[in-house]
Amino acid sequence: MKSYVESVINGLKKRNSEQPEFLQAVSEVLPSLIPVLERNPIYKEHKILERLTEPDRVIMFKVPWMDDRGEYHVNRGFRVQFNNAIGPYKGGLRFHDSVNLGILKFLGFEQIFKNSLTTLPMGGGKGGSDFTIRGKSDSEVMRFAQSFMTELYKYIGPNIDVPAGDIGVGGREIGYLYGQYKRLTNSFEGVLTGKGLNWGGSLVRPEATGFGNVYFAKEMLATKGESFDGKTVLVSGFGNVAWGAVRKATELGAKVVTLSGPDGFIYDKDGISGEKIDYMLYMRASGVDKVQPFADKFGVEFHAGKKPWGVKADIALPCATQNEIYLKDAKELVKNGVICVSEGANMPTTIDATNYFLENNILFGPGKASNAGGVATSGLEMSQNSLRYGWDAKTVDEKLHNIMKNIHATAKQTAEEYGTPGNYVNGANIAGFVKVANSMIDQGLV
Ligand code: NDP
Ligand code: 2IT
Repeated sequence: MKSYVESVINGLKKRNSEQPEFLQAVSEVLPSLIPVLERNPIYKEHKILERLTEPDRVIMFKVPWMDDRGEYHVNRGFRVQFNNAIGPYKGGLRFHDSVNLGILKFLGFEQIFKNSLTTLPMGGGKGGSDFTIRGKSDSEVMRFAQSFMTELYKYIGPNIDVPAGDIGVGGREIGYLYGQYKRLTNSFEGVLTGKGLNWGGSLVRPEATGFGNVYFAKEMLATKGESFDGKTVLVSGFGNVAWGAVRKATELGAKVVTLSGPDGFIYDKDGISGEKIDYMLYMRASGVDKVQPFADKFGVEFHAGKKPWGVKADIALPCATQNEIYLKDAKELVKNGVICVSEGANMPTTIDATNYFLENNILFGPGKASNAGGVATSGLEMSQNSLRYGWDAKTVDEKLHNIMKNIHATAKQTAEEYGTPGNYVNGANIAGFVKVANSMIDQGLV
């Protein structure tokens, strides 16, 4: 099976040579599936790997919009509908100047496995644009979002494809997108998640990814008789996911000492709590995209142009973006005594760095398992929309907590079943894969 996997990866490299992030994601997932492919030759017979690595469709479109000075702009919009074997396509929209097809294909591919792990009926997709919200006025963001949806609405629907937020897309952007969808279709329906509470959103969705990541890490720590209480934690990023993670880790008795942005990182030796956590929301909403203002406001250290991974701590929660922990960072973290790394972002750790953590018996939570709480709560938002009902915060949080516990248990058991105990990467990849692959076989050659 090793040669089958290698030949699929080589074929993908030939056809997608300009998509390094997508190739990185498949190169991480496919080799870890070898044990399950060996036990079940039917997957190879049905060419499941080839079928799973080619999106069902990619929609790419022009997004023309006008800025406040009357100047015209054109951005590129995308939706990658990767796989709908177990439910409607589901995944976020990313608005960031770095966005391209390869990045969205990596995110869409990861989303297939992540959504499968949640146990909810959601397929995998991702979309976005190379538009960045940094420095844009509210009305510019609105005009852009309206133009984006004017094309996208043709391809989505509550039983077809349900987008949500990701980097650069939060409650405000979802609002403008939803308003335009409603205007174009004259239909009030659960076509997006992350909606406002007054118009179909779910309680706890904003917190869900960060909370879920901490719940997952808590389960991993418990396997070693450890907990968050009294631990020092490094967080990267300062956006939606970082905010939820800081809140929950602090609530569980940990001290979070760093945040980071594209400009560098801040080190707060007293720990980020109370009004400092609220200030994160202000920083994100300001659209400035720098963390230095946090250091200026609270009189803590700012390290320009650096990542937080050299700071001594027990737990690391990377919550900014892909490829932010390289091998040298992993070595530094292990040397400094980190016992647990749980990915809030998608693919923040390179393959080398991941392997280094695993070789050193670090509790390592791969994003598709550890950050699945966001999309899981999106799934709960879809359920509430279908019921035309809203659950209270306690109910949603309990469901989220249970889902994260289940994902942890499934990844752990699957890793053991396939001979790599403690390897949550293998466990999550195999468990996510089996459900989708079996569904594809059940549904014939589609
Ligand atoms: P936000 O837009 O709320 O925040 C992302 C923040 O990280 C931005 O401030 C961004 O700044 C910053 N950032 C980007 N690149 C870097 C970098 N290299 N170093 C430090 N900071 C950086 O996005 P989210 O919090 O929603 O997303 C963060 C990560 O979590 C992403 O990987 C996303 O895919 C993942 N995720 C999000 C989920 C969700 O529900 N929102 C669910 C699961 C995963 P700038 O824009 O200037 O780069
Ligand atoms: O990466 C992710 O899982 C998300 N950005 C959330 C997707 C969703 O549909 O809620």
